[in-house]
Amino acid sequence: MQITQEFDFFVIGGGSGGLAAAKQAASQGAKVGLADFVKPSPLGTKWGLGGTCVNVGCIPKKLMHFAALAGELRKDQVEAGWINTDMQGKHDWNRMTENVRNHIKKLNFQYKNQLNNQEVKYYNKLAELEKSNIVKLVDKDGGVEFIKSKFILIAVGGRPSYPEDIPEIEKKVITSDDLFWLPNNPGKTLIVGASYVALECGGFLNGLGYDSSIMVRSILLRGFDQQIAGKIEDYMVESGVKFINEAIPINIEVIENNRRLVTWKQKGVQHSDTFDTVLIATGRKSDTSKLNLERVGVKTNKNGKIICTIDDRTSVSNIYAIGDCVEGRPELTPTAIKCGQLLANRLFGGQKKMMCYQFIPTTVFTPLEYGCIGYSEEEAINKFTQNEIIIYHSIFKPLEWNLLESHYAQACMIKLIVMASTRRVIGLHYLGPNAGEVVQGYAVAMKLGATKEQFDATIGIHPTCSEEILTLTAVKGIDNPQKEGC
Ligand code: FAD
Ligand code: NA7
Repeated sequence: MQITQEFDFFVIGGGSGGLAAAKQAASQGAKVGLADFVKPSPLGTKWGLGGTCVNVGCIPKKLMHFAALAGELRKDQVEAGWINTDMQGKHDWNRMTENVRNHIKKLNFQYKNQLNNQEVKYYNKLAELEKSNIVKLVDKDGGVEFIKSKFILIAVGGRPSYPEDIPEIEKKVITSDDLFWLPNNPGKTLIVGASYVALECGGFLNGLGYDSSIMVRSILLRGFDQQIAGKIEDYMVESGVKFINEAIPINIEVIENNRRLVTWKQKGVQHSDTFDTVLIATGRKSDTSKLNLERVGVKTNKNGKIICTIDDRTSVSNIYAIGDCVEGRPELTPTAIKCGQLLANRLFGGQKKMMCYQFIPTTVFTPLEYGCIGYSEEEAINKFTQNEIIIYHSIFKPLEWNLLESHYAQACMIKLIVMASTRRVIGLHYLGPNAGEVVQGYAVAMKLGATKEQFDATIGIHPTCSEEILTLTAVKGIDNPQKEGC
């Protein structure tokens, strides 16, 4: 075996975490290489450098969510007095996806440039571990080379998983790996799954005007606050999304005109309908199966997620792992990035700082957005007791909605979960417009240990939705959450 290059740090995976770690290590003076290779989806969709977030995740998802909200704004414009708003206008899928694609391609190009500028050697090759310090790289034509590195970082992320019991399902459905790159609009779509990928995609497809049904096996948004999850469903139903609850698909057949005949079981009864597209959003599995982990001794759990210590070390001392492929880590871009940067600083910058996973904010970009930080009501009750926490709540109507008949008053909600003894705020939930922008700043306060009294003492900005978080007085179980007045 001939070694073509030697590195201090070699990164497998050019997504959120891998790119951040590689750039940071290079800025600390390390000699760095990075391999990124996109295995096409079963339908053949492929994309460029940047990983899931940039190509088939956060970025196209948020742009399409925005496109859907922009369409809904037309209704608002009419109610706000604009006369010539064309409500009959249909959505142009190709125009939207072309603009989304152009943006993504710009980002792919920028990432390549950044690696180049920082002297990170980029390999558009599929990597696997040959030995604990040797990586085998295979290009698209089968050409092989080997590199050696003192430290190796695995940041290979995950890919969509499919329900197992439907024959040849991968050829009959799409996943989020295909949706954002579809050449034609998806038409009438069945979305299978009920976590945030399913709800976000179902939400924006409906907003863009495509008939959307979401098939829910058990509950919506497992792991998130369930009262808010229920309100998200209410709002989506009000917006036109259909929910097929307590149901699982049992067969998918390709019929004439390339449509899909889907049969499902709901509470023991069999139903069927035809769709133009079936989008499977039933979870993701880490992309570790072809890395040869077992051979070099990197331990994984039964789902293929890599088991790491808190300092991101795998069971092999010079091999590290970060991001979606690691057991127990939040599957979020900013956590993968931060984790990669901190690791590079520890390995090459003489620093000691570890990643802190407490009070990580996140937002579900459903038609009415949901931002949260810290404990859900269920988690708080589970961890503490009902008596140890106080829940403040409010159902409110954004001021702007008073111009708009089409929005219903009970949709938006805020919940603060507070420790009764210390008054520390340990959970914040906001369901309303611009949730990501609203909750971000509160994460700073919560990381600093802010109490309910410190929230109360903070002056709000009037009139905004965010100020509602600072003026909560109604206690769940005692007071009515419905807010009155301005
Ligand atoms: P990835 O970004 O997945 O990168 C891994 C890279 O490694 C990929 O490019 C892959 O092709 C490559 N690779 C894999 N195997 C090999 C190999 N053997 N050799 C070479 N290269 C390889 N997060 C948020 O924070 N906000 C959101 O709004 C959000 N929305 C999302 C929406 C969707 C539809 C999805 C699917 C995800 C979303 N996420 C969101 C999650 C976010 O995209 C991931 O948490 C993040 O991309 C994880 O980064 P990573 O570095 O671990 O892996
Ligand atoms: P999640 O969060 O793992 O959720 C998977 C969803 O799919 C959940 O609602 C499951 O229902 C449902 N599911 C799983 N298997 C099936 C089958 N076989 N049939 C029907 N429904 C099923 O996955 P996501 O893709 O939404 O998100 C994964 C990560 O990607 C996320 O953390 C983001 O960071 C990006 P259940 O609740 O188990 O009954």
